[in-house]
Amino acid sequence: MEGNSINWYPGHMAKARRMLEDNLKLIDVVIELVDARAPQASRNPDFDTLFTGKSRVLLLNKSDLADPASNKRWIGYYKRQGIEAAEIVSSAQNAKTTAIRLIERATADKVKRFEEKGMQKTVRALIAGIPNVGKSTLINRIAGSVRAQTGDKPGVTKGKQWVKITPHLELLDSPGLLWPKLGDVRLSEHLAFLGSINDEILNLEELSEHLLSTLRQLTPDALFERYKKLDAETPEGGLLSAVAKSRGFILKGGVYDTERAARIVLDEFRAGRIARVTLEQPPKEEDNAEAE
Ligand SMILES: Nc1nc2c(ncn2[C@@H]2O[C@H](COP(=O)(O)OP(=O)(O)OP(=O)(O)O)[C@@H](O)[C@H]2O)c(=O)[nH]1
Ligand SMILES: [Mg+2]
Repeated sequence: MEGNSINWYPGHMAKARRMLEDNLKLIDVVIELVDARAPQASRNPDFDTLFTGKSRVLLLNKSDLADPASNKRWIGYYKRQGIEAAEIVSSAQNAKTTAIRLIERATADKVKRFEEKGMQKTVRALIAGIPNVGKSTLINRIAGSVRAQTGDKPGVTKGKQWVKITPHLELLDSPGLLWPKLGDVRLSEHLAFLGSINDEILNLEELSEHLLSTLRQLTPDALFERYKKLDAETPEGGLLSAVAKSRGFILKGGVYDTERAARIVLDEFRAGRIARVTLEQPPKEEDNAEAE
């Protein structure tokens, strides 16, 4: 990625952040979705300050696209950090049960305090996270019908939207939020791989070449299986051409159509068609290291 020069924090996100601040007092619990393929990169660091004092739950979403052992490792890591977390597949049937159970657990004390005063609390949960992690999909799944718009690109949800689930449970859908300053380049690139940054501001061929290089390290067999002309000997910088060759994407004059290949690689990775793969592992924990 081209360092800090890209405009990855468009104006609508600043507006969305203000919307969240204005509605915060209504919120009983914040459900934060991260992408299980990049749990570190896809956690918005601003949320700690934005949601100070709020009850919070972390959901490792799209866990169907990530490596199952890595999902377990991340959940174990969060548990040890005292973070309430679970893996989920927003698009799957059982997402509703998992999400409701977590919301109920996180708000049980508050609901009980109301009951003691003879009142029934209406629980309001905010569904938050970076763009394209599956927030609106989860809301639709919990509602049992299409109430919020979804799509395979970032920035689908534009404004706030309350969705009433029962007379005593309401969910607030919110636009995907990034943070103003691009940090670690490797992590930002992971967000671009996932499709959480607008592709129009990215150099897709460079991005796709990097993605192929990353996948060759993490899951070579699946990659070579998918793109038959790509192997361990393909030189760095020539990976995208090898994909174009595999798919017969050849332009007039025998030039490889790397632009088309780049699109295909990104689409196939994002849809989980190359492999179940996790790009980041939990940080090493001090206590464990000492125990060894
Ligand atoms: N495989 C898989 N795909 C999912 C899952 N959850 C969501 N998706 C897909 O991911 C894409 C993004 O989903 P959305 O629900 O629109 O994401 P969002 O977080 O609301 O995105 P913005 O509104 O743009 O911030 C869609 O194509 C969904 O079908 C999941 O758990 N697994
Ligand atoms: Mg949305």
